Amino acid sequence: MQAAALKQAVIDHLHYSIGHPPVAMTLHDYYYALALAVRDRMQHRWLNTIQTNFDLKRKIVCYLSAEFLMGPHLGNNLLNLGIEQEARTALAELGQDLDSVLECEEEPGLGNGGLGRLAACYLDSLATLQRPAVGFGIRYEFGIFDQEIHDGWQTEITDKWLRYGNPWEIAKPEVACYVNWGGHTEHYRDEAGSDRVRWVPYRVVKGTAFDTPIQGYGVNNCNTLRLWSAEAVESFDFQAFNTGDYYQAVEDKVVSETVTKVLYPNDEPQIGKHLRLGQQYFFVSCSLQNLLHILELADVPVENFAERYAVQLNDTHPSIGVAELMRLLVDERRLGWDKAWAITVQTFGYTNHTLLPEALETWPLPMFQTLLPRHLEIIYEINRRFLDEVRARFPRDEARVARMSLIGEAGEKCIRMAHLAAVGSHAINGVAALHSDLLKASVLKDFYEMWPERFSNKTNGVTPRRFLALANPGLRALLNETLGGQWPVEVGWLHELEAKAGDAAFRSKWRAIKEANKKRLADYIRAHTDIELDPTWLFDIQVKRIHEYKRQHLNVLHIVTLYRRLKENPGLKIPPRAFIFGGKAAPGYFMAKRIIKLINAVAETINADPDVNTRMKVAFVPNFNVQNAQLIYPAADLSEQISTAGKEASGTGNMKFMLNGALTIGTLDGANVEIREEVGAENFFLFGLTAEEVERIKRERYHPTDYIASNPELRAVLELINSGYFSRGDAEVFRSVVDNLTFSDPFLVLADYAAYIACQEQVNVAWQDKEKWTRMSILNTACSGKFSSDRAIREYCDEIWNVQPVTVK
Ligand code: 9GP
Repeated sequence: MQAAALKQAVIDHLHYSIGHPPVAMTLHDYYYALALAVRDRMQHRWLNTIQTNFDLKRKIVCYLSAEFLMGPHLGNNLLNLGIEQEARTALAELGQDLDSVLECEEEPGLGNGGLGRLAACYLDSLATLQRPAVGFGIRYEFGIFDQEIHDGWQTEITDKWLRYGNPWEIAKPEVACYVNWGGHTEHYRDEAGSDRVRWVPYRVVKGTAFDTPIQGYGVNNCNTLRLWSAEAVESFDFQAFNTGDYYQAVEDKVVSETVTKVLYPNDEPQIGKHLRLGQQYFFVSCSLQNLLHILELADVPVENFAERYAVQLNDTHPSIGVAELMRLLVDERRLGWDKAWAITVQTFGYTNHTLLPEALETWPLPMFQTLLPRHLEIIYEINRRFLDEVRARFPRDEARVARMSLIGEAGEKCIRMAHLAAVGSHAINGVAALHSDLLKASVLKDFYEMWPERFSNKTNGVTPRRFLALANPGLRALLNETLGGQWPVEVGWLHELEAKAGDAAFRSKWRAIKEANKKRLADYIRAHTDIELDPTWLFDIQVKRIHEYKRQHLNVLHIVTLYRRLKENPGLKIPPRAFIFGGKAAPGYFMAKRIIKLINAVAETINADPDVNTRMKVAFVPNFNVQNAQLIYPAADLSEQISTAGKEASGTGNMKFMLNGALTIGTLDGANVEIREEVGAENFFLFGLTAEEVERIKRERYHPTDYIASNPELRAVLELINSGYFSRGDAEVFRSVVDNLTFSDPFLVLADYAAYIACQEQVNVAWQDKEKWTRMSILNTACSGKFSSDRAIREYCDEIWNVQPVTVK
């Protein structure tokens, strides 16, 4: 029935919505028609969810995030609706193959990496757990750039994801908000004699909403992702046009539309990124205005704002929301300051995702004032009251007052956005146990001492629907057969696999699935790089953003070490390995781009060397994104999580690998610590310095040259790289990388080198015992339940948001 109806719906959409004659019909048309047909099947659930939430007046989660890295929607929606098989049949009857159709989707890459993908996993869990929620963000016209590799170097290509339309979004031009920009403020007395402030902006930008329904798995709840797009306010154009200033009118239009043009890559200095602050303010203002408007529609008094909305700040990017809500409540709704402040603090929660100083946002005061003059006044007032509180709590401690101030005064004055978020939120959390502890001991130490009750940990999680059920259909089938069909929502069932790890027949099925996944990835890699990989080899994978703290170069040092060993000793017995990398570097991050070049240069030499290429190969998968990630995680035997301890807040790739049965080689960093706790030390390859040791070594002055002097193999490896051996004789190209490691090594690569090499030898030993390895692999999946985003979302709902499930008919 469903398949027949779906087939008819596809035929209708091909005819009525797309309108190509059969002769011009493309595969993409089938994708688009199926997507529309699937969206139609979500539509009544979506509308019912909105209506139910509105009628019941229950508290709603509002997840404010500058990034939502959703990944392709079609496959996921088919899965969550439970109609994948029907869609396959319907398309087959139309002579099309579902898998080929799925590949047509341009994924909305509206995020850089972990932070944006976490937001997407959380939306999936919120809908699945039937919690009323809206994700608010930015509809970037160009998402994260597409990466191409030319001569080993990364080149960035604009991501034109909207060029063929987006069947998932529903434009809501009538949901419009007006956002002020620049200008000045005027202080006046209102009719009742109260002092008030009016903001006279230089420009007004209009935001309109685009909604994407987010279907929960196996439930009727279908939440909303509301992304704001900027456009010019037409009346302004007309005004300028009428007075003959045509160019001013056009300029206004161009400037306004620029606001949501492009996603900023992270890991780049934010200096001068005036537009980035503009983007943040734009989407936050639209979202908060929208919430107030909905409250009004529901006839709920504004005083009840915090009872109706739990607003989460995903990192500091939306933290201007604290000042904006104050402005809306005090200036526009005319609430008294104290009442408004109580509502604000009760409303917001703040999640910190990094301790790296360069990623903690601050805005130069003059720039901030130019764009947001009223918010600067409000921040001064928040700060004045806050510092009075600090002084009352910690008398005669002016050093503390200076440290905690919302205004940084060392050098150019700046606004510290993490402090604004911390002061304006009733709950503050880190994203893994270690990270939350470090947060309390370092970046937000003073705030922890002031308000210990505000702090908690919420270890990240990932959705088992997309990253296991959808990405790994082979394993899904085995789990369904073994555990029943409930495991995607009740991951506790995965523990039942522990008993199965001892069953030889089960292990053999497990291995067959892994090998098929490796073949699928090898086919993909061949198609995109011409590199041929053997699926029987150990697949050792590191995919994530390229950053020095994630230490892809440590991985390369291991590869070059092995290469040298094999060249020197051709009879050396080591199990064959494929080293697979993927990840984007920020376009302006010099060292990260060199590391990509280094990986590719080493790959080129090794893959072409017949002395070694029957035992090792290296591949860099271009354009790592959600779509190819779904092929990569299920194919991994070994997951590389080798960041400098204390630097990776949590990681979520580590969880996706574990879920798919990869074993981890890693440091005690981020969520690795908890992964190891869950699976047991004997099923995890641990190496390296602890966060404490890293800090101690740095305090006592770190000398990377000592490590080189005492380790001839390390010296030889660095010399080989520096000699031009991997770069066709060009001894310059990697000098900066080698010099950086030799003379500075800010992320202690050399300090961890020996331990890493030794640990990789243990990996080789374990791999050679196939049965044992498979047991360990099964145990990894069995113990991965903690890392489901459902667990994380339950914790947020119960401990921070106080948001209950709502059944949608
Ligand atoms: O670097 C962290 C990463 O460790 C974490 O898993 C992710 C989600 O919490 O956030 C990343 N942070 C950022 O992208 C910027 O703060």
